[in-house]
Amino acid sequence: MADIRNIVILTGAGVSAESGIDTFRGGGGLWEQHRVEDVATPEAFARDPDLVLRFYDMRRAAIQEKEPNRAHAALARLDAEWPGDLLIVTQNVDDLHERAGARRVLHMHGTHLNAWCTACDARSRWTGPLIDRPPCPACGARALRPDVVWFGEMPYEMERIYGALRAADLFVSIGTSGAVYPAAGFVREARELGTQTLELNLERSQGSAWFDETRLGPAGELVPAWVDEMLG
Ligand code: BV8
Repeated sequence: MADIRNIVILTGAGVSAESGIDTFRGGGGLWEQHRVEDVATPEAFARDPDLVLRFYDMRRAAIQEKEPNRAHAALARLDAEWPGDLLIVTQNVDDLHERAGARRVLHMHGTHLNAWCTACDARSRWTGPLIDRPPCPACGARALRPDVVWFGEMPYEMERIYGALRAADLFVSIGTSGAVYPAAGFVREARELGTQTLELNLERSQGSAWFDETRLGPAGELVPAWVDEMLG
């Protein structure tokens, strides 16, 4: 690990599981309760906006009851003390990384705590429901949607992510099944760039074969131990 200066960390639902936030594919996961194509696509929103808005109102309310866990806290410590470049690229739409104190965080799939106005394109901090079609704080139009990236939509800040991957010496993936692209493809890009790759996950992911090393177990145990190693 000596020659590691720049780190990119990809996180998924597994890093928030121990905070009591449902994962997507695990037993009883979100995608068992709802069909993706009914709640997480632009077509679904056009077809039945109430169903989609209720789905995100429920999740937006739920995450505000939850607290960051030991994995979030350890990554916040690494962010604060790591002298080199570091970027936490999260697929999660919760704010637990930031509530744990992490600052160098990029939400590639958006965030529950923003509303996006499809009339004026403004993004506004939002903690309440959207089902009653509240007016946009910027333009007053009743055209707000969740500020999340739905399937078929382009993830956020892809250029910044690829730039960080090109500069990275180490790529670490935590709590993700490697089922959703383009995030699931980052490990292959990292490998092709000669970057060291490490996976910390409860079980092997769809991309495990691409990692130099895989450590299996709960993030709340694996991540603090790994951060202790990095900060020596
Ligand atoms: C796009 C926001 C064009 C909304 C989300 C290539 C091949 C095949 C398909 C595609 C492809 N390229 C694009 C596609 C289509 C699609 C896709 O990937 N489909 C899949 C289903 C095959 N991708 C898209 O549509 C993307 N857009 O491609 O645009 C483009 C193309 C190229 C370049 C740029 C643009 C947009 C995808 C984003 C959709 N929005 N979220 C919301 O949250 O509602 S995706 C959502 O699902 C999450 O954000 C996350 O990305 C994914 C869930 O995955 P995980 O987070 O990994 O969660 P999961 O439950 O699956 O796994 C949890 C893991 O944690 C497990 O491994 C488990 O073992 C582990 N775990 C559990 N507990 C713990 C733990 N680990 C440690 N400790 C624990 N305690």
